[in-house]
Amino acid sequence: MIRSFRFTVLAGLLAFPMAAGAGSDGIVVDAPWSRASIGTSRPGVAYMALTNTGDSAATLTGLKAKISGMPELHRSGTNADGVSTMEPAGDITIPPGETVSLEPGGLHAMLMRLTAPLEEGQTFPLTLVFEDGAEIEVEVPILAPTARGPAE
Ligand SMILES: [Cu+2]
Repeated sequence: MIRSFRFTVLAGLLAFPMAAGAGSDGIVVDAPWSRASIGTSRPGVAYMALTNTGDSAATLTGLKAKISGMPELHRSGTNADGVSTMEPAGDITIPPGETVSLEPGGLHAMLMRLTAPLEEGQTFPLTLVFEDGAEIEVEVPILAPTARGPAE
């Protein structure tokens, strides 16, 4: 029993990157970055560009991160009064051949309830979860608190 259970788990893990025809297969992640945090009382944020090199749409539905007790996809904007706003982005669909950027002032990975400070020069793993069940783990470099874009 134990042996077959283990086999099932292993097969399940191996199946993720090989899910034939899944929209997330063609996703390429570029230039992930984050900013150092002051302690853990304020949320962290991560940015990156997601390009769909495949021929079917891929939908990003969520995030997982050990560094955060509550990682969420957010969208920043400006309301009618000119005040900056931020709200859960919901599912993000990336059409084939297109790039969706998580960048300051727009979509971002909000890392609430940090479990450890984000320290400049370090990296942390952030997992992107797609509608088809696939997951892509991204190693995110932590830049200076004043960083405005990915490292050159
Ligand atoms: Cu946010």
